[in-house]
Amino acid sequence: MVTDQSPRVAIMMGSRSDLPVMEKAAAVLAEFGVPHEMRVLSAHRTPDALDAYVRAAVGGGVEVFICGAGMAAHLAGAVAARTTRPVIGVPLSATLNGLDALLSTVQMPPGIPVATVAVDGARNAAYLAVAILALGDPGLAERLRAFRERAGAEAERSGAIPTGAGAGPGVEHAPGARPAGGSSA
Ligand code: C2R
Repeated sequence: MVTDQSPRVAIMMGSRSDLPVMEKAAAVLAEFGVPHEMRVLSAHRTPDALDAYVRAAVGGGVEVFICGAGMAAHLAGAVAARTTRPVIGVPLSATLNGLDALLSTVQMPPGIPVATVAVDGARNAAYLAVAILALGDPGLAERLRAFRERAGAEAERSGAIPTGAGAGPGVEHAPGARPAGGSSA
């Protein structure tokens, strides 16, 4: 039975060693009050358990899957093959700075997409999941809008870098800060 407390997002990862990155997705979802659950499951190591979990999760009301994996990262693709619900892939930098995982996650065949975020981009995966859920959830949409507004205001504040005596608000150039010979245009 699907209730208010049922997970709306499943955060999956190929190994327990992925947890330090993937728990950042959980932290963002918690901030937005989105019920979620985390599971270590692998397309390579535990294929049958992965299959059973995706079926059960869909039946239990999970609307978005976030899948993080490193190396030959087939987890997100394997989940996308089993559900029509949106799957967000997080390539992890376990080896080769994550380039192996990035390509394995993003290069899906047409028809079975995985929305891939940056290498180790677990937080953005959660923000994207929130944006997807917000389409049908006005309360969540409002929390997302307010978050963006706060983040924008904070970015503006931190962008005001004083460059010397008399520097006012905003970014100002100190005399001599321009490159020698540079034009005033
Ligand atoms: P270990 O640290 O357990 O050796 O795992 C994991 O996501 C992890 O980053 C090393 C890396 O193997 C990855 N792994 C996958 C999959 N299962 C595990 N890429 C999969 O199903 O795609």
